[in-house]
Amino acid sequence: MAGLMSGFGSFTHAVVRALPQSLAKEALRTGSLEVDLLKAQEEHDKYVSVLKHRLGLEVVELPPRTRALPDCVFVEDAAVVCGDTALITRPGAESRRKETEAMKAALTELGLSIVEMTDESATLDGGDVLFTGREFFVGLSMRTNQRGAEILADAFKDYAVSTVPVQDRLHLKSFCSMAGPGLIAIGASEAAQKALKIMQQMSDHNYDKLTLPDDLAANCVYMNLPSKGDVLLHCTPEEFPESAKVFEKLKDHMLIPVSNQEKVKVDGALTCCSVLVNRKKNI
Ligand code: M3B
Repeated sequence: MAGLMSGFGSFTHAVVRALPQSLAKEALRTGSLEVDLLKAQEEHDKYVSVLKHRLGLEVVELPPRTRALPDCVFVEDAAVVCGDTALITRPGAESRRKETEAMKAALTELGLSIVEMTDESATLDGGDVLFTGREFFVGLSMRTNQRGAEILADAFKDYAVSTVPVQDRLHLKSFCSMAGPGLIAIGASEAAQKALKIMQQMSDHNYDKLTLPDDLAANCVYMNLPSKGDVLLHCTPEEFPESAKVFEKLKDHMLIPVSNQEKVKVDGALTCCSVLVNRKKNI
């Protein structure tokens, strides 16, 4: 596994997007708590600052296109990047389709080879895509369909792609993510555990798991950076005290709690707010 997984989590660049004012009132959402735009802004600034200053990634910030794209801060849904290939998605929500334009331009600029999901019967949100370092799992959800998963499989031919039904949740990564090489962070809910079982059955690899009492806390961001080693952006103790304790037990990771109290009200989580890219050479 070491060989296959080497390089997993290595990133040099992060694409993020400025938070639009329309987020508070117009972003798609499953809940109804009111978003404090200033706090959301502050929270997002801190997230970006961690990537840029604390971790030293090269951050590319896309303009917000203020009114038209209320969900655009959640860049993860617009592209899936693996190695030198970027798949520009066709987001499941019609109102989000144009988010891909600026993303495509930025990833082209970074020198990635671009594959576009043009098939009008396909939909896929990056939030439904879990890349483990060895294979992809794609959630079939309200936002992502079989055709979308097939196009992803075509784009990343080196890896196996399996689909997982996602029920009662927005995205696959609403309850899981990678917390390290071969380590799946997974929520404790019945829905999350069921999805994990399906992933385990479909894989010929034995993953380790990190179970978090709160499903949303299982959405964390893992990186492996040259001067830092294993890095994990995870929930704060204020938001999820029990889950934060689980993260705090990871002794080999550099742990960075990142607040997500406002963006969560419009169904955003930590992975949603960046597209991570590994470009070896400086461009
Ligand atoms: C969230 C989009 C919210 C739109 C991300 C992953 C799971 C809970 N209002 N998009 N990718 N979802 O997060």
